[in-house]
Amino acid sequence: MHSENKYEYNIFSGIIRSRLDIKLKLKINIMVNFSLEGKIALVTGASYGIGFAIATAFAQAGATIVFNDIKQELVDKGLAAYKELGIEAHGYVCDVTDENAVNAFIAQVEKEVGVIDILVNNAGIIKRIPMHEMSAAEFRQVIDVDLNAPFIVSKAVIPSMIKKGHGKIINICSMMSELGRETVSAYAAAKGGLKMLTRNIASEYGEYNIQCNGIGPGYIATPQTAPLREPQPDGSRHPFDAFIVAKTPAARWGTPEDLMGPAVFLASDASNFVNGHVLYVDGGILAYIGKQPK
Ligand code: NAP
Ligand code: GCO
Repeated sequence: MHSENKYEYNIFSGIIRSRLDIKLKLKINIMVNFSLEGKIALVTGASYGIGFAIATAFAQAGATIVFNDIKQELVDKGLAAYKELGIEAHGYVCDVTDENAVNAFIAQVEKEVGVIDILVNNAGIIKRIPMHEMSAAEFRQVIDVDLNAPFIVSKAVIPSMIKKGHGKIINICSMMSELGRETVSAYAAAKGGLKMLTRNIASEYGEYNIQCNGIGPGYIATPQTAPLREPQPDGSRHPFDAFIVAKTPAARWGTPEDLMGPAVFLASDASNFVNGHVLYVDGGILAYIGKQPK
């Protein structure tokens, strides 16, 4: 801490004008900034995988958890998994692509749990099909879940966030928000679009104290990526698995737990002046040119 006459500078709380102020402000522990105590968080598609890890982190930081999934059996499975961790989550069936269903769901949550402070648009699908073999219907389906749905759900929560005077929206983006690869044209188009929707929500609603940021996970070991990690019939590593480990400076796949800290940061007051970013949690993939030839 730098001290000069009556002015002192505290890296956590900015310039403080008097020693009395300092005494008061220092009582505010920096960790309080990361607390989600008293907040209500909705994480879509959070029965398992990345959404489950993020919702669990939010609960550990003090938030009340609401999640949805597309099927009752998934919701039941999710509820049981949260309960095992001592978390009393609120689970609902809702297809995030259905605007009427989403509006009814959000109204029900507001009535039964309260106004949503934090929304994570996590529900997503991927179809790995070469573009020239993909039907327009298949392409649309991916765009519908991965891009249209975050628009629909965000739109449904924003009016109450405006009334409440704050809100956090986190969109789960992807490496494919920046990079292309064979067979994932629809997914890349959707996740690239989601990055721009993130920036636009930040631009349009920042003045209402709503922060909208993205998380761009690298390659994370979940059921979604299981086919890319399946061992070959001879027991050797899947070539894509080996490719990703070589592409990642951290030299491993990520885990859903790797996303917990970044998500809590973006959901908490610690990030109140962070708006319109995508935080890539990728073990360094986007920074790396690739292994040099020996
Ligand atoms: P996941 O294991 O497939 O989980 C996604 C969840 O969303 C599933 O529970 C899924 O239900 C649900 N869902 C799908 N369509 C829905 C709909 N219309 N309405 C409501 N829920 C729906 O995926 P994940 O790997 O945890 O990924 C979560 C998010 O992170 C996705 O947006 C994904 O694109 C993104 N992401 C993943 C990775 C990765 O490497 N795994 C990397 C970057 C970004 P069903 O099981 O019934 O489909
Ligand atoms: C794929 C993968 C990816 C990841 C992730 C990367 O087939 O390339 O499924 O798209 O899931 O989104 O960030």
